[in-house]
Amino acid sequence: MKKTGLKLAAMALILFLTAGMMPLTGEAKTGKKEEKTTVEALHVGKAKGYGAPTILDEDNKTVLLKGASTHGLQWYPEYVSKDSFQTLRDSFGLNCVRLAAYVKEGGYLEGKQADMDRTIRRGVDAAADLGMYVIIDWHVLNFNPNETKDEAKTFFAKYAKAYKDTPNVIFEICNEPTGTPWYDGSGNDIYSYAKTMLKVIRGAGSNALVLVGTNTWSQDVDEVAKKPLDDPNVLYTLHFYAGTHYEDLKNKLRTALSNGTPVFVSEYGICDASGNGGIDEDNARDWLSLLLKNNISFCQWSLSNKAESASMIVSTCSKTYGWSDADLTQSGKFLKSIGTGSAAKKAAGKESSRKSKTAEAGLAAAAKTVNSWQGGRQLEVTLTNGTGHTVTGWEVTFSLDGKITDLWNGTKTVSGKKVCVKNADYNGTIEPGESVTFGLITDGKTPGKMSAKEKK
Ligand code: IDC
Repeated sequence: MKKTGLKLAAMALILFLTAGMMPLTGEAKTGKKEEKTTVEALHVGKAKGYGAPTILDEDNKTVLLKGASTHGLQWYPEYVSKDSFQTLRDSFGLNCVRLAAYVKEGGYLEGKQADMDRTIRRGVDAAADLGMYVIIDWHVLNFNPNETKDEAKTFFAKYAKAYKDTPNVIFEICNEPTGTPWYDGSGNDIYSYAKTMLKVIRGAGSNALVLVGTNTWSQDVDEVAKKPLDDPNVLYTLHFYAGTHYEDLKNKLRTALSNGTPVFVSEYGICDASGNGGIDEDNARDWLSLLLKNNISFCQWSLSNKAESASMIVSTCSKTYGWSDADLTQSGKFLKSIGTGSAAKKAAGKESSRKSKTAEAGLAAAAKTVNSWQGGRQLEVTLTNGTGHTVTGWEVTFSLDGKITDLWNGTKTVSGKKVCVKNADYNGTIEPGESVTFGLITDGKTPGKMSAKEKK
């Protein structure tokens, strides 16, 4: 990110100028600097190329949060540490951690408040030191959140006040509400609950992103559009478990997006919804590609070694950080493969971008990989009109020694290894100096040099 880069450059300069006067504590030995990494404040807004509003940074560039969710903090607080989060950042390519503060089940309102408050603060401090985002999740599970509304108000008032100047913090006000609809006007629905929490959080001076659960264990994200909350920095959560949820739930997501509902997948598993059994990695990859192409941020359940298939760490491993691949379960390896795709490199400012220009048409096609994972690669192609006149139709050709599994904002014809993408009926016109984009997902292969042509 540009700003962070500048800040780092400025800090490096100061370090250089003062090096003669300062003892280089630790640095000389390790060659590493222990600096607090800053993050940008996030907001929700419209970005070019995406239908629904998404997460943006201070320069209005899209931000994708890729995270791990802890298991219940009352049971697995040992994974909330700077070492653990640093492993997630540096070895898994993640930039976010979700702290699951269970309300019941021996959690926050059942005797563990003091412990869990300490764990949450430790988690936020660690994330802030590492330049990661952190979600404070009021983990309502299997009940109507209005049941503990007063306690939730106290909780969010406290944390919103404490962290109003910490841009790393995101609030999730109810993990999975059940037993009440999104909105029925009764004052006992999810909408009313969320409105109250937003009043508390904004009232404490916090502009943080707020994630709002939806009915049926955060699946009915398609119902929000009937009565959205009046707050610019809200995203609505959808949770899926790949061994249980297939096309029906994906269609709910598609409906929500087409209605302009901003979505955050604050929890998903590659197994079934029980958290133990039924791993479907193909379906998980299919889900992830749907998220990536819509810039939907996500966290995977769970950062623990509990003997269940959702856990990232094998149950015989007691390390709380620095895990090798042998310490990871199938779920852990999956998340690592997603996180260390090129999106991670993009976040580190090392994204690879390949450009090719066609002089004849004066149309330039630039393709860049915006994400990749095992067996998948997402590319964004930008066509810029340098012809000096209005283009009313276009086509881009390239070779691909692989398969296209998805394509949007264009139509494709494939013959052998040759691919031709023509404009969709709504984006054929490009004014001089303007550009349009289309996107595609391949089976992991990189397309060859692209050339763009004007079509009349
Ligand atoms: C599960 C845990 C399991 C625990 C159970 C009840 O994996 O060890 O016994 O909760 O506390 C969710 C919930 C999440 C669940 C998870 C798997 O948000 O708390 O964790 N799941 O069942 N929604 C769908 C699945």
